[in-house]
Amino acid sequence: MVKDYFSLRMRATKEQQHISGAERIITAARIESAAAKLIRRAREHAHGQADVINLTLELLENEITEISSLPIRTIKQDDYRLARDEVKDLLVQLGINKQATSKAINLLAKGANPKGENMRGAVIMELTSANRLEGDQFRGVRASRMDYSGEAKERLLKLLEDNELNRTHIPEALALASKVVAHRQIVAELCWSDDPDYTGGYVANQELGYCRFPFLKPEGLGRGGRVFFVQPGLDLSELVDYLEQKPVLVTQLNPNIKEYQTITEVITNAELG
Ligand code: PML
Repeated sequence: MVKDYFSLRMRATKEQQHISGAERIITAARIESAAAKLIRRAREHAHGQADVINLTLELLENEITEISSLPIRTIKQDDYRLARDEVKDLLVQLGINKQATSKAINLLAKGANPKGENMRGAVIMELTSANRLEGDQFRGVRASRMDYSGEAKERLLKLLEDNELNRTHIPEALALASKVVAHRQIVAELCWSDDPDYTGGYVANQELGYCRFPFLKPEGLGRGGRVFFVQPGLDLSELVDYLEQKPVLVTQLNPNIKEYQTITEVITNAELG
């Protein structure tokens, strides 16, 4: 019998400010326990206890695409300014125009919405012209409906623990990045956390993997977000539908996890996959 899958999404606010969000793809048997965990997470968030928690539970009508996670590469640069230079080099190597790389970094540093605040979703940037394509520059495009199978998640948590890596931010960021760059017209994603207590970020690319930088912004700063770099001439509505609606489950864990000093080392060592 084919099982039904559900998308369960949580969003929590405190005094109308977003403090926590998470999502799961689960079978009917796990709905109650997953909902309880998400509520606990919103109520015990480091940024305060939520006063409004929205839970959305939805039967998935679309077929679920199964993918593998990207390999994890940590670039050990602890000066965020030099790390941003590494990010620029990496993006240029991936074929992204220099102007687009600087524009993307400036947007995330200053707040990418027209008021200079964080966006809930991502900027979609055309990689040659540096034009922004997202229809709503306040909201952006939110990648959604992605998760791990139970087994892949368990293996990932063990891998992160064995490598002394963060187990709260990385799993969700890795699932999202793996979904995003699985789209053939997204060449790379740039992200750094908008959580003031977390300085990490990454560039993801299908060939190079999830290239993470533990320091991409100064401590205590709440500006961050995501930019998806796309090929010119793409079908924007198909892309947005993929990112927001198509369910993707990471069922295969790529166990390749390594540390590097520079991004050049990642590129030249690229015994990829
Ligand atoms: C976020 O969810 O706040 C973004 C997390 C980025 C994780 C970067 C890392 O790999 O440490």
